[in-house]
Amino acid sequence: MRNNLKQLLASYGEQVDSQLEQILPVANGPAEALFAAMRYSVFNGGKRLRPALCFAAAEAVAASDDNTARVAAALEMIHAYSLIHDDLPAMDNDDLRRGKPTCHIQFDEATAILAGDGLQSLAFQQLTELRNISAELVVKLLSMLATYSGCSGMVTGQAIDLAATGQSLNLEQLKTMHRHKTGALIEASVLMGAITTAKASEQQLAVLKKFASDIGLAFQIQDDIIDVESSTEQLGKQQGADALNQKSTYTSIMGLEEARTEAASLYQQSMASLDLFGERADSLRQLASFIVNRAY
Ligand code: GRG
Repeated sequence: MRNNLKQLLASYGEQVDSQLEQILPVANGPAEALFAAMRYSVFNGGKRLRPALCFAAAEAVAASDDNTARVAAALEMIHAYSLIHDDLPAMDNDDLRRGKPTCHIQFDEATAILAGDGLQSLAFQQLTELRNISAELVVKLLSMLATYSGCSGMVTGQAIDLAATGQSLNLEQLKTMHRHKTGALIEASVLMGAITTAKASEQQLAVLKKFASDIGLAFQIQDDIIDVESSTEQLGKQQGADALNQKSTYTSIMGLEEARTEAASLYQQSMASLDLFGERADSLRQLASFIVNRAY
C-alpha cells in the first residue's frame, strides 16, 4: 500500500515516464531539433499530476494497467503542448518554465510551435494504440480528449483568458474561464482513467466528474494562492505580466483568506464524492489533498 504521497507520485511518474520515453521520437535525423524540443518540454520536471489522477481514478474503479499508462501519457503530452504554446511570445511570453528556459527560448519560436503540434498529434495517436479494449471505448476516449482539450475545454479557456486581457472578470466569469482552461484537462484525466478500465458504471462516472470538477477549481485557486504567497524574488515574470495585463485571479477577487476557505470547501466536497468508492479511492484522496496543500 503506497500510503506516502511522495511514493505515490513517484510510482505514477515512473510509469508514465517509461511510456513517454517509448513514445517520443529519438532526437536525431532531419527533424532532430523538433524531437529534442518535444523531449525537452516533456522531461523537464513536471509534477505529472494529470497522469497521477488518471492512474488513481482507474484504481478507484478497478485497476490500472498498460492502457492506463498510455492514456496518462496522452494527457501529459496535451498538458506539455499547452504549456509550450502558453509560454510563446504571442501568448504569455514567458522565458522560464519550471525554472528552466521555456521551449522557444531554448530552441526557437517555430520549433516550439511545432513541438506543441507534434505532442498534440502523438497524444491522439496513443489512444489508437490501446490494446484489448473495444473500438467503442477507443472512440469514446478519442472524443473525450478532443472535447476536453479543444473547443469545449482547454483551447476555449485559453481564448477566454486572452480575450479578457486588460479587463477585470467577476467571479463567475473567472470560474468559467478556469473550468475550461485548466479544469477540463483535470476532469478528462479522472474520467479517462476510469473509462479505460471498461468497468466504470454511470453512477461512478457521475461522481468522479463532480470530484474532478471540484478539485480542478481548487487546483486553480491554490495556484493563485501560491502566486501571492511566493516571495518577491520568486514572483518572476508571470505575475508581473499578470499585474501588467490586469488579470483577475481568485485572490484578487476574493482576497487571500476567502480564497483559502473556498479551496478548503471544494476539497471537502471532493472528499464527500469519493465515499462511494471506499478505500479504493485512497490514492485519489491523497492527490486531492496534495492539490490543495501544495506549495509548487
Ligand atoms: C495554449 C491551447 C493552450 C492552452 C494553454 C493550461 C493552459 C492553457 C495554460 C497554462 C497556464 C498556467 C501556467 C496556468 C496555471 C495553472 C497550471 C496549468 C499550471 C501548470 O500545471 P501544473 O502545476 O504543472 O500541473 P507541472 O509543471 O507540474 O506540469
